This record gives sequence, C-alpha cells and structure tokens, in this order.
Amino acid sequence: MIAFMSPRALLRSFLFLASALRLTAADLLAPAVDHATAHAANGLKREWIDGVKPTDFLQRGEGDKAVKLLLIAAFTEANHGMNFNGYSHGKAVYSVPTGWKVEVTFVNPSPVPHSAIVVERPLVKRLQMGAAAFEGASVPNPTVGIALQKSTFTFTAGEAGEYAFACGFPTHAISGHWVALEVRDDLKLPTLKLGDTELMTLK
Ligand SMILES: [Cu+2]
Repeated sequence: MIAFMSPRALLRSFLFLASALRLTAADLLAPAVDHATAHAANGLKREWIDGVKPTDFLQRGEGDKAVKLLLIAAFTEANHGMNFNGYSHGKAVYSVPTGWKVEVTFVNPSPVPHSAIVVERPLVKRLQMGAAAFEGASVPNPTVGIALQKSTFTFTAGEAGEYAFACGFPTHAISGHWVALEVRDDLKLPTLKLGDTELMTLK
C-alpha cells in the first residue's frame, strides 16, 4: 500500500501519525500536571497536615492486638501529591503481626480525589485495584476516591503476605501512590519504616 503513495502523501501520513502520538503523550502526562497544579492551589486543608508527627502514623488500637494507622494522602508534594505520609512507590513499610486488627484513618486534605485500599502487592502495577485483600480493607468506593475528607476502615490482617496500601483511584497506584504492608507470622508488635529513617515499633 505504502509503495503506491506519493512522497507528499507519505509525508502527510507521517505527520499525521506524529501529531497523533504527541497527543497521546500529552494525554498521558495531563494527570500528573493536574496534580501538581491542584496541590499548589489553596484548596489544600493544611490544618489536617500541620503538626502531624511520624509517631501519629502508628498508634495503639482499641483492645488487645489492635493497631491504629494514619494514612494521609498528599501529605507532601512528593510524587505530585500521590503519596501517603509523604512516601510513594512502597518506600514506607508498615509491618503487622498476623491476626491483628488494623484500624486505618485515611485523610485526604487535597481537592484531588484519592483513596486507600489493601491489595496484594503485585496489583499495584495495575491501572485498577479490584477487590480488597481482606474483608473491609478499603474506604467506600475506592475507584471514585474522596477529596477534602477523612474516612476510617477496620480489617483483620488474617493471612501473612506482602500487601500494599494503595490508592484505588485509577492510574494512581501504578504511578506510585502506594506504601507497603507486610503481614508477618514472626512479628510480636507492629512496626513502621519511613524511607531510610529508623524503624519505629508500636509503643
Ligand atoms: Cu491517589
């Protein structure tokens, strides 16, 4: 087919293809740009972030073998706001002993929708997160997300394994909006590792 095209027609189809590809690239980049813009806007509820300390991320829960975790989306501008407590791409690691009750408070101080759902670790590479790994281990409607809101959920870490607290808003997890969750048989108390900082153990 191409063999019968005039040089001019060939050039035209090449330019068309090039512009089509450029458009696709721009479309792919658009969400990241929107995040950066939205984060810089005044819409962020700073009062939900200011004064929060790393020890607030890991607290004793109600009763025996219960832990309370705090996950704040857009805590910093890191990864265009697609972070929990300032960390993305699994660089913060929550570890919980098998069988413990986990109460999560999810906070999104940003006008950009985010959510939180526990998934098996390999799922963070998907565009959509699907079902939660444990019963109740998600905010309501994680694919829709919430903006300028808080939400809590509770689940039992019933089976040892490698999981993630992922943002369920489409494309966010694959863009790095997740932190790691390990459920471990060999652990006595929950711990939290934030990047390269010292390992925190539940007091
Ligand atoms: Cu998100």
